[in-house]
Amino acid sequence: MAKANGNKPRVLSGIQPSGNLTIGNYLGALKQWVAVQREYDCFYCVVDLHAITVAQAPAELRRKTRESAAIYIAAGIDPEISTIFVQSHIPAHSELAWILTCMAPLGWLQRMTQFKDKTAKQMQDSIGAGLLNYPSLMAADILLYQAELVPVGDDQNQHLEFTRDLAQRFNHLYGETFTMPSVMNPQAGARIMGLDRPTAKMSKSEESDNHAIFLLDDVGRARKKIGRAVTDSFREIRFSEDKERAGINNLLTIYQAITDEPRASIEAHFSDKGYGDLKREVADCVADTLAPLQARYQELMEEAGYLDSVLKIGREKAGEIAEATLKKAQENIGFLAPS
Ligand code: ATP
Ligand code: LTN
Repeated sequence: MAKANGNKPRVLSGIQPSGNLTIGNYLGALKQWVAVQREYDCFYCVVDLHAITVAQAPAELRRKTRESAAIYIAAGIDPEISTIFVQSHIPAHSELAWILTCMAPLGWLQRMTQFKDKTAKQMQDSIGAGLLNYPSLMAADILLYQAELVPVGDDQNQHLEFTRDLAQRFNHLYGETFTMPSVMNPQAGARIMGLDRPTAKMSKSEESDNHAIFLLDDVGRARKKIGRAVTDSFREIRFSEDKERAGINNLLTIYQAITDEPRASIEAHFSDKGYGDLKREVADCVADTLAPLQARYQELMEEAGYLDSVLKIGREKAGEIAEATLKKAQENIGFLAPS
């Protein structure tokens, strides 16, 4: 398969501009994106087509889309090295998604955990069909770039399996067209849980106040949220899969994902300390992550035209690759080429 940028294998990933990005998005996705950008030819997308699978206010969506792109850069994605772009700027995403939707078995789509979670408690008539077809669009995002690696949090692993199954099906029916992608989860932080409800994944679109730490939360506010995080009455600081210890486990996981220290040395460090100390130290390392990111974010937002020029270059670079793959898929499936 053709590889751009020397002979580096490709990476593609994306985040929905469906709210304020959280520390879960950072530790599960962005931090890995930064870590792989010199070794791979990376494409990072703001997936606005995915965001509209649930209702978004137009002005908000536009604002969140720019904000998300700025956060990618502020978190350490270097636009000189990686390609940053907006999904809806490249029509090939929608076009390939349609082709893949026609090949995606309904049963597979209905069995997706994210689809089941997002539609539970809703009346059939209020669920947009985009939520069902969401995984075909995600498969299109990945396959258009012939990506070999997809860095995501572990809630996306099922979608990656689906993408691989669909790619295999297409290649089998119509000849070798797509590269088979692999998932990449971080060693620590693949699933950060809600501070208020440590048995549920931290999510940017959750309403409650003490649920998520947002990357643009002022540091004092983030500290307060950590101070209020749900813990337990065991008075023991260790990693644990036990549901009743999920709050402490989550704080330790945040600490581990930020510091990259091994679990044993983290447990040893906290062995003679209390929950108050743990919260304070987690808050310190979260603050050390947020402060420089926010400073860079402010600069970017004040630099007129810069962000738009990054997205324009991204659109051109990504568009060229996506168009070439789409053309190949269209030919292989039997569409008559326009003369
Ligand atoms: P929404 O609440 O709008 O569905 P979300 O917060 O779950 O959004 P996504 O846009 O779906 O975020 O996710 C973008 C990336 O961030 C994905 O790679 C996803 O796996 C990762 N991610 C999201 N939440 C977490 C989390 N709590 N822990 C680790 N990774 C996460
Ligand atoms: N479904 C992902 C977002 C997403 C994505 C992608 C991730 C859309 N397209 C392509 C990786 C690669 C989510 O996090 N909810």
